[in-house]
Amino acid sequence: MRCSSVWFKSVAGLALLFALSMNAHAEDGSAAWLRYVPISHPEIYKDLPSRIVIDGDSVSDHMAGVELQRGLTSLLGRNFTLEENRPMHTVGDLWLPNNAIVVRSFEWAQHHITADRVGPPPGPESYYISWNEQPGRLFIAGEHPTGDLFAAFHLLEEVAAQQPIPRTYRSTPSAPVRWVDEWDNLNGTIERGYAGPSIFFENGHVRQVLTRAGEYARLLASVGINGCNVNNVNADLDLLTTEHLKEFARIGDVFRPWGVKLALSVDLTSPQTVGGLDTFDPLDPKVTAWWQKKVDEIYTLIPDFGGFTVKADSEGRKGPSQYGRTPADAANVLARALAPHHGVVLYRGFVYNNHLDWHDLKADRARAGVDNFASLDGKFEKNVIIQIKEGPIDFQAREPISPLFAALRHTPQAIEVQTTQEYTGQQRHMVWLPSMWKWVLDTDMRVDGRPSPVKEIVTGKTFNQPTGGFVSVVNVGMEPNWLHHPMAMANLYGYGKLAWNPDEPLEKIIDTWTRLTWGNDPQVDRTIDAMQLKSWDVYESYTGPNGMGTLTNILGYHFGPGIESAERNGWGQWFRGDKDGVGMDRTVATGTGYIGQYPKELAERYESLATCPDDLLLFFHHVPYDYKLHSGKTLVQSIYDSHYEGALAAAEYVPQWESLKDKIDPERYEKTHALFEYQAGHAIVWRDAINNWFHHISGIDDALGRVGHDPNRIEAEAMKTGGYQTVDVVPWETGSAGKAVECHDAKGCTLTTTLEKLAGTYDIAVQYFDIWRGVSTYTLSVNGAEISTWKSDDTLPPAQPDPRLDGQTSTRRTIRHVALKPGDVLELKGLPDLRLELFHGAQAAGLMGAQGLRMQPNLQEYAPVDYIEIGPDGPITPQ
Ligand code: GCW
Repeated sequence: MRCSSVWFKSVAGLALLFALSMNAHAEDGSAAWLRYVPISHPEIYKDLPSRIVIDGDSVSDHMAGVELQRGLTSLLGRNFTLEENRPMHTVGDLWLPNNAIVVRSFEWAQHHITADRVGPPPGPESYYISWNEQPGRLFIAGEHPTGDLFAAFHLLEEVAAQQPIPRTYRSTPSAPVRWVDEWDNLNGTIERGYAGPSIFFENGHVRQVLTRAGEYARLLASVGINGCNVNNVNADLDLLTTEHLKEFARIGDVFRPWGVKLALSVDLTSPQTVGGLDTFDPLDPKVTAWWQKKVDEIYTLIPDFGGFTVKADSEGRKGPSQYGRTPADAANVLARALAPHHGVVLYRGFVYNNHLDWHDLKADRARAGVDNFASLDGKFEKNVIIQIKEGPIDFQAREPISPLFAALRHTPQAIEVQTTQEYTGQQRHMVWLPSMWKWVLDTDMRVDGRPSPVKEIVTGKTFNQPTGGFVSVVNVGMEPNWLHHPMAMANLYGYGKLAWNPDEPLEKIIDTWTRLTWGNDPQVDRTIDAMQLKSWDVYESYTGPNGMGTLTNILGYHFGPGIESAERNGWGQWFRGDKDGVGMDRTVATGTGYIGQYPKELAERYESLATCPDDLLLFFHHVPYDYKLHSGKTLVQSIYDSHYEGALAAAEYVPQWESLKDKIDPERYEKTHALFEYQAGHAIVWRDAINNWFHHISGIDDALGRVGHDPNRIEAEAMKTGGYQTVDVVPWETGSAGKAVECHDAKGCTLTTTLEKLAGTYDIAVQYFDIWRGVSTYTLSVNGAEISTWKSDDTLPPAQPDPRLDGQTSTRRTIRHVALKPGDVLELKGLPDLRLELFHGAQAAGLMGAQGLRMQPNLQEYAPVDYIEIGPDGPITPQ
């Protein structure tokens, strides 16, 4: 699309106004890192010309121009003009205006700028920037129009972060596949999505209004992501009907300007479910023909369609095994249909049996990747990429690297990571995952004893593959800020940056994100950078220790602690904890043999207790609780210590954030503050659940006497109660002392206690349970004077309501700086969620209408309370 320069001149005048009004918008997070807030030192860029000239008639060139104009006008507070449709399309055209930001093709640059400065074309999406103050010319050239777009975003990022404009800068993405997956269903729900419903679908159809989808594509393009698979890998069975495909084409249309290709997840039974065939056997000619025709149909509607993602023979999805065929048989049929259109198949390596026999000490889910795919290496068509989760199980807080990366030498690969925090706090805990991904990408697999870090395998370098790359499951939603936690967008940003360049230093990635998202104030940047950089470590230290997996409730929502849910079932996430020891024996010598799937050097390192790293120990070995770690501590003491340290570090986020109060806009400040308060409380739920469980099973006391001794804690069931009833919490370790209280009285109930504290100032924490669908009211008073009242109306994960009192619903309210003295009476009043109900017997008594109605406790939430803890002022109720 090209627009006339007349149109642009008039629009240019409005641009400043638009940019300024944009900044007046509330900071709801929707702009993410593209806020374009005026920088404090625009004079740094005083030489930057205000005229933008675009040569190139593609829609991506147009967007590059518009974005530059919009961004620079807003960031620098002066008007930038945009001229398109300049008469300079031919390679021979020498015209290059001074005092302008000029966007032209790479090919042109090679002919007219000293060739050795520009260099050879580095790849289709690469770009080149050169800045020459003297004629006042900033020159941008992409090998392809999307390269222009990436260059424009790069330049804007440098300006927003107040970095100098580079004299010359070339950039090339590490691999062709840099995709995101969204697990959205046509009905508008999102599997493992934690920020509202789908931005793409509702009620079985593509949304009428796709503004958010377009805005999302812009965000993706701004960090170099070039593909987006919009639907759940557990794909709707009728996805490929013509009716739906026509609707998907509308999504393709809003992605296209940003160079983001649309992709779809498909179910292999589609030839039956959509095509009406009597089989989906990939080797049946009818099936092959059906896929070919369907793919051709897709390309008539979506000419730049990216390809298919396939989940098959996994977690209840049907697959080629039903006909005795292999993943290669299935993938190749799709690949051959896609090849003429340059589409790819991302076939997931996540194929495993979820009905394993847990009695069998040789059974091992971790083995499945290599067992199912290694023998197929080399049997896939060239446009099939095996999409491999970073670890052999499932996005845990820490897992070893999947050995499948080293086992496929003749097949392109893509690494799959999760931006949506399924097992890492579901965007209610701050966890900056690029720290984990970088650790994975840098891990050297030592294939054949030679350097072979994962990043070089997936980018095709190690085994000389023509394609491959990166996929991240993101699951943005309709909530304005996309992922719920304002800090969580750093994960999407960091993913894009690492996919573009896996060698980009973490410190640089987070610092740029922080500057773009929160501004250039040095204190703000230092504080947030430091919090994000340690956050994975902190989360890991108060959840699953030493490679055991996250220890969340794997049969529920994967959010709070639910330790034993992993044991004694077919899912194979066992850690085999009993009174004598813990850990999966995956050794070759005595265990499942999984370690033998790694290249020799790694296998030797993991097999031997002497060299196995502490943080992966229990993934590979079964050891007694008093086993001495390399750190010098016993295993169980290390578990206790790390959980206390981790919960304390999480609690410290609150005062760290408070130190920035005057430097952050109130809207995002408050939202983030509430989330840090929540995380601090929930980290204690995790800490106590895991420590108490290990204490119980091992029978070994904490050397520091903390576990099981909470001198500042008053159990709700031990307080004087007016109406509250004691109930069990299941599993027991997710409630203090395994018990809580509930109020079944519509008038409310009370808990009271007389304090014997020394006179002083204290923090009072009330640990209670917040069930999604109910809203109870709590009031805390001292000597009859109310000090706090609040409603339990948080929409915590899980996204589906969990009606139970457990590690997911347990939460905390902290009231700070309360003056107390001996003899003070503390009272907590709980009012359950109430609803208007026809009272029992009203009908029988013939009482209809108003007389028959009364307020009754909502069956969903009975103002439940676990305990009250009173400790000195400070970031955490101390032990
Ligand atoms: O981790 C599991 C998730 C499932 C998901 C599956 C997968 C889309 O709990 O929700 O299904 O992985 O990756 O296919």
